[in-house]
Amino acid sequence: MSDKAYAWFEEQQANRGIDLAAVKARIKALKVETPSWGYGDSGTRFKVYKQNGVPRNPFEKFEDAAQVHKLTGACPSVAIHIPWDKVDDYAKLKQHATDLGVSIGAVNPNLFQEDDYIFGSVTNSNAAIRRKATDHLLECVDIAKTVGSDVFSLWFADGSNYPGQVDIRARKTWMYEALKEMYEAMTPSMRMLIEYKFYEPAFYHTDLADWGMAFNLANKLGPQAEVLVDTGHHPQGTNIEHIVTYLLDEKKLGGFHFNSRKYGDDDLIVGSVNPYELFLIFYQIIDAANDKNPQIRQASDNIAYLIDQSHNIERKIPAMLRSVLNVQTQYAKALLINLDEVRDAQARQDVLGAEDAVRKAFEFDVTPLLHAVREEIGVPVDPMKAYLESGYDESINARGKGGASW
Ligand code: AOS
Ligand code: ZN
Ligand code: ZN
Ligand code: ZN
Repeated sequence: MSDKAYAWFEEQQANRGIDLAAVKARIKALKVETPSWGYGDSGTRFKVYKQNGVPRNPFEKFEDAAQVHKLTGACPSVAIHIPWDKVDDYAKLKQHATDLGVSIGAVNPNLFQEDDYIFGSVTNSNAAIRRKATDHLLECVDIAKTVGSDVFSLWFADGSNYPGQVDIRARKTWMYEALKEMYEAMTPSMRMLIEYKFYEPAFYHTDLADWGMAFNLANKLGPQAEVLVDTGHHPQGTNIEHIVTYLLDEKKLGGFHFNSRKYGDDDLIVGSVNPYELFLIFYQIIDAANDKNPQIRQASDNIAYLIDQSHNIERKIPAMLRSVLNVQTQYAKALLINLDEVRDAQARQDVLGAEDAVRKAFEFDVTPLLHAVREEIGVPVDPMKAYLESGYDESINARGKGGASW
């Protein structure tokens, strides 16, 4: 991108009252965590396709994730899923991450892959299975202590398929009891992010089906428990940015699992289907970051941005790069909203004026801005192109097929 294009962009934004130096500082500060499982093989209930070059173990997943950070400068941490990323020596995995210039981020307990959990994990009516599931949560707290992570993302597949199949109220208590035990094992710097999803794999009821249930549970547990919003986990038509705003105001928005959906929990590349929704989510977060109330500003700063995607048919690393670039693009656009203009229009009850103040920011081409940011932080202006030309994607083919999959 030429300096001329940037100079023109800067002038245009200055005329709208946008301070581009501040915008650039915020883009540089945005960190997006990538998931270890996004680098492995994945699929649908019909088929898991095996790709060439997929990491064969957690160590190789970190090598691939480090490429994404090296090229974007925006992805310094990697979420792990236990036992998918089980290793004998977690301190060694931590050291490996450090050597690669990244760190271990959110620890995700996995309670949906074992036959024992066919009728549920922490909400199973069998007390021995509930004990086993709760012990796994406690094991994850120990792992987090070893790897220096202070975030947990908790998602439970627990639910039922038929009316009358289970005692929904008893399960509500069991869920609380298990999380309470985990909560008490956490150190003061740790936080538990509680995820919800309205269906799948349970099709009649899911124990944590929506943000209200996650919010209620987080409130009962205490300040170290917050809600995690996975953008794919809502019925069609849900106003996700409203949920985000509500949780922000309650200081209970812990983080996101970013991905895109068209129908169900599709886990496609974030920003690929409805970029405007992502833009509007960021608008609310940025609005809160500029609130008069320091507690709301802090709540906005406190959000963990995590990607949760499955790349079933695409090459994994380019798919992750695309995701990060899409997030940066929508964040950059949302930073171009003149919040004073929106508030003035709101005060006048000028419906179209307010909508215009928000929407027109979306219509700018932020390519010159993002290129300038990347130049300043010393990463390639076009990370995707740089990756495809780097030879890394060919080099990993030596790993062969049959890498890690879920
Ligand atoms: C499942 O639908 C959730 O999004 C979870 O976050 C899950 O742990 C993750 O997608 C890996 O399967
Ligand atoms: Zn998720
Ligand atoms: Zn999802
Ligand atoms: Zn999901």
